[in-house]
Amino acid sequence: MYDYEVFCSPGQDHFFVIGINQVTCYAKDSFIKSDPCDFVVEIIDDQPPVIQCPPNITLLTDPGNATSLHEWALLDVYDNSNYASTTCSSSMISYFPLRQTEVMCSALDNSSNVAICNFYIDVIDQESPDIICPDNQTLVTDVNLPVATVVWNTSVSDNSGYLPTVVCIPSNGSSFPIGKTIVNCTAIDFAGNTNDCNFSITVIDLEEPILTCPNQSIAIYDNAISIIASWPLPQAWDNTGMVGDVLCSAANSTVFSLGWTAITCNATDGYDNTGLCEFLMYIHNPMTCWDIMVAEPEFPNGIYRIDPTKPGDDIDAFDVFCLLNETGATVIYHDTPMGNYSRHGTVVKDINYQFAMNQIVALIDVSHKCRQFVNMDTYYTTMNHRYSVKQWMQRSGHWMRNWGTPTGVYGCTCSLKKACSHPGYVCNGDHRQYIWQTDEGYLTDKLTLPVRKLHIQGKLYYHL
Ligand SMILES: [Ca+2]
Ligand SMILES: [Ca+2]
Ligand SMILES: [Ca+2]
Ligand SMILES: [Ca+2]
Repeated sequence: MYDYEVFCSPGQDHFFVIGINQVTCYAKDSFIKSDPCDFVVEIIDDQPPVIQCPPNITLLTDPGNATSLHEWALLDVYDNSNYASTTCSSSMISYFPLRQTEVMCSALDNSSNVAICNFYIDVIDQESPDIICPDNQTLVTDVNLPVATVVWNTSVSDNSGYLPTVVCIPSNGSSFPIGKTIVNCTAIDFAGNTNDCNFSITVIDLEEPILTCPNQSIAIYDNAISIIASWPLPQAWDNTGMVGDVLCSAANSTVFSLGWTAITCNATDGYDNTGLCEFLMYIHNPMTCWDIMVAEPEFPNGIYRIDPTKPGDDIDAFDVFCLLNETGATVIYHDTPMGNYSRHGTVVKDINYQFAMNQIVALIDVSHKCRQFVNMDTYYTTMNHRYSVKQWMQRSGHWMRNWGTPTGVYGCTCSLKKACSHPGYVCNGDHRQYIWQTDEGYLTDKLTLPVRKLHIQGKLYYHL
């Protein structure tokens, strides 16, 4: 047996480092040293590093801010190789936002072994939002309403940077009744933190009640100098729905004088607002007998006072005879215009009425209709219009040739039927005969009446 020894470098029990380690060995006995031989010892690190994150943490936002400044550290990092580089998704001191942030860290050794850990940082908002209410307000009611619709602005902000929700009771834009109402407003941030403020809204009513007076009221009085007049009481309306009694400057159903009387009525609501209306009461004489008959159907025929024009003007009231229970006609008397005449030639005769012409014309103007009776009886005379004249003067001064016939007709009523006493004549009296003959009828043209004069000319014996 040869006795030899083996020598290696490094030798046994050597601590090899991670990586490729060359080992050279040779054998040697007492004479010869062998050629060396090599081999490689490769040390592989398959142990990952150890990394330990801090525990999860919950933070409050910094005052007035939406973030939280936080400093943290890994609890432990090491590797069997004594080397590990660490990388984290957040730096060790940073502003964490208002939410949950996951922080991830990894440790890497030189052999590409990796270890990771993570933890969570929750940032929460416990800071109340800010809210500023508007100043106390005083408003008037909306038109025609017992309330005021009010819109206001609140000023709100929050550390989170998000606009808080605002809830007001009563709600913004709602209707407020008359009086004082406290409005409470609450701002709520995303985290549910709240803050309150309040203000007052005072609604006052300045709207006056609206009164509706009757239109001009008219009353006719008969033979007194005053009359008890009544009118429909004005209606009052107020936006509040409550209004006091209507009071008028003259009591209803009281005595009024002739002419115009202004009546003022008022009503007050529950808030000292007073509304007014005014109307005119007009008391006048009846304008015609017809008016009296309509107003007082029971009145008998007789003398009544009428005024066809307004009170106080240049035509005063005057007394007339009224046919009340017959036609309602107003009768105007005049003197006997002719009487009996028995001579040849021309007669012109004024007709004298009991009233002045302006009174009569005014009466005719306001009457529904008007008529005047004309009559002439003749005996053995010639009234043929071709040779003679029978005419009357109308209101305007023009002479008229119609006799009991419409305006424009030339002749008497018999001419309308072509039935006069002699063919071709236009009046019975045109034909001389030894008999009494009559021409008569009503003049009905309001615009021409009354008859002011008569003008008769001819060979005549006549009787009017
Ligand atoms: Ca390792
Ligand atoms: Ca907040
Ligand atoms: Ca009112
Ligand atoms: Ca008058």
